[in-house]
Amino acid sequence: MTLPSMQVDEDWIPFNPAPSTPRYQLPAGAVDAHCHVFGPAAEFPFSPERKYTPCDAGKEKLFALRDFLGFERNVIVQATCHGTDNRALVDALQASDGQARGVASVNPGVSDGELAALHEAGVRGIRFNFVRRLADPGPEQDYRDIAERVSKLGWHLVVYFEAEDLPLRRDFLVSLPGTVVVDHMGIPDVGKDVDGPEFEQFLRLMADHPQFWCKVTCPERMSKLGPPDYSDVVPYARRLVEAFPDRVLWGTDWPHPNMKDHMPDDGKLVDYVPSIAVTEDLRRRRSSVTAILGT
Ligand code: 0GY
Repeated sequence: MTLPSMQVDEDWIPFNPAPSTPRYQLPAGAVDAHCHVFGPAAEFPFSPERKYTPCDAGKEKLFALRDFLGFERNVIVQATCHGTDNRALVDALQASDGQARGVASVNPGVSDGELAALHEAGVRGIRFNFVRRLADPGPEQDYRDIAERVSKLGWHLVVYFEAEDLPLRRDFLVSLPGTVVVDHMGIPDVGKDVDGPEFEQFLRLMADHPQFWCKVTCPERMSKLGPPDYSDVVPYARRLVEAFPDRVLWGTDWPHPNMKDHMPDDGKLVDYVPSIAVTEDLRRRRSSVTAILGT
């Protein structure tokens, strides 16, 4: 189904306009490694193939949030509502004064010239979205072709899938070239045991394949306790941070697409960092971010 007009979805919850000041002070050089820009739709229309129509959430708001929360840089990830039209992303990267890098989405037919222009703008990765409510997955060969081309540019891949789809995608994912970063811990069902077989599959993926990294993000998306208590997600994130301290990333996920029951307070999200990375050493490991962003 495609959405014909640019009217914001009726049940869309806008981002929090006045997040609280985090009590936890982020370390110097901290990167918000997962966030998005939406539009503004009047300037950068959403894709006709999109599955949702969000409210505008432009670069100025993102940069203001970065400064307010105490981040120095952003990794802006192309959202599915913009399809493979990366203009809003590129515009934000160019306006960031070197303080943002991007993860784009492209079609298999993308030209070398287009990839070079994206690189010039600050793109350093490509996202493959396998979440069915967000995107219609294409043939695996298409993803592989793109992955092989961008690995030659030194870019990484970002993949988004839900835990139940990992068994299906695993062989394919581990066969991709280069660094692969999994969004939101592969969306574990936190109603299940952190020591149970489902999360074990994800831990095994990370353990057996050192090219895999993950984002310990989005407690607000997975928590079954609900706002403002996302503590049921903490054991999952903490397990990953402690087992793979150099291969985890953290980000806000601003402006929090498709939150249906509440909108998180970004300041309170930052305050979860010390509970998932419990020592100063764990919180200050920045080698991973630098490695995937490159220069
Ligand atoms: C996220 C999560 C979501 C949306 C997208 O690209 C997207 O549209 O990523 C979601 O709805 O789970 O990564 O921010």
